[in-house]
Amino acid sequence: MEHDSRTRITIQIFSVKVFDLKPETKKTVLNKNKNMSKVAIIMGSISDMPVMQDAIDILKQFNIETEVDIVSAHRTPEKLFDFSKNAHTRGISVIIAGAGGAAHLPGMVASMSPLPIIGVPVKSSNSIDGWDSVLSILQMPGGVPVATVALNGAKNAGILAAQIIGSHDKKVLDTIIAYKEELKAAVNKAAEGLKK
Ligand code: RP5
Repeated sequence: MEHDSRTRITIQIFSVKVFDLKPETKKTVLNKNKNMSKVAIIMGSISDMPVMQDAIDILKQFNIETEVDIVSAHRTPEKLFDFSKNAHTRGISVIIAGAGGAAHLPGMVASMSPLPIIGVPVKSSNSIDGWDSVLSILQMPGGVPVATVALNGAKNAGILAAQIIGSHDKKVLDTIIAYKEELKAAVNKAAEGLKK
């Protein structure tokens, strides 16, 4: 009960502070909050980097802030716990997790984080044929989803992360719309080339 009333007082103070601001100051505060969306890109090993670089590159192209780290489910389990439990408190909106072989990283992050997790199966040195990575990430139990992209599909993981942010951020949404127009123009140009 005591906690509830303290929460109410804080909310009242907060609302007075925000809504008493001059219009231009208020706009700055709101815009600052709007730009806070960040994507975390993690991978099980530095050997995943050549694949995961595609996610970093496309998010950079979309002007979305990224945080990149190596978090191994098997070799650094304490870091995995710490990262998964705290990522949402640091302004991160979406997590992209790439791993190969017995790829437990995306699923374990999903088990502890409230954020959307996109899994990238990597065809790594310990993969038999890539199917091991795909199925380890894809076949999650009910209640703990991981949005799994294609084998080595880090670029699509980056685009999907941007689309999730774009669903509530107009600036990012417009970037995605422009990107799709570019894709269409490239296909049309190639088709025109065939007719010459
Ligand atoms: C996985 O094992 C990593 O994500 C990587 O794909 C694979 C091989 O790791 P290294 O032995 O190259 O470090 O956990």
